[in-house]
Amino acid sequence: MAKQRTLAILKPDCVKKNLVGEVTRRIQEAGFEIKAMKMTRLTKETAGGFYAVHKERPFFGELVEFMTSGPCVPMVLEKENAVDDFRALIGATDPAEADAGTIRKEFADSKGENIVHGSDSAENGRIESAYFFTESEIVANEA
Ligand code: 3AN
Repeated sequence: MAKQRTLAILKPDCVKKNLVGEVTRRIQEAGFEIKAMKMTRLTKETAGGFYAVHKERPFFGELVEFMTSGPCVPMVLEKENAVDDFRALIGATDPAEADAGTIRKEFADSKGENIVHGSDSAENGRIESAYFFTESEIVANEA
């Protein structure tokens, strides 16, 4: 199977809880290669643009508020079956429903503050990676 990319964000609660190292370790241990990574604080415009599909949802304001409440760590990850494997590693959106051993089950407080984002399709993985990183900021694969 060909390598696939997904966009992960270690959210502001992950940074605040000093879990960047622990979550990154789990990501790498699960076989994901980090192709790009940075610490950044989103503006309301950047966060709102990223979550534009949820604009009409009742939690949109709260989501933007939370995502701009402190720095976060977007990263481009690569692996075979990266999108599905990453979502399996992080667990369900609601930590109460997440499987035992998943990142959200162990570290997340709620549906809103759920430690980490993962793209939901290969297409969105490409779009979301390009939202945070230029092509030259993503480490190229060996020829
Ligand atoms: P996921 O990130 O697991 O794909 P989505 O796409 O359903 O979940 O939701 C996008 C983001 O919106 C989630 N990461 C979560 O932080 C937030 N969210 C989803 N549902 C709720 C909710 N009921 N209340 C607050 N925030 C929510």
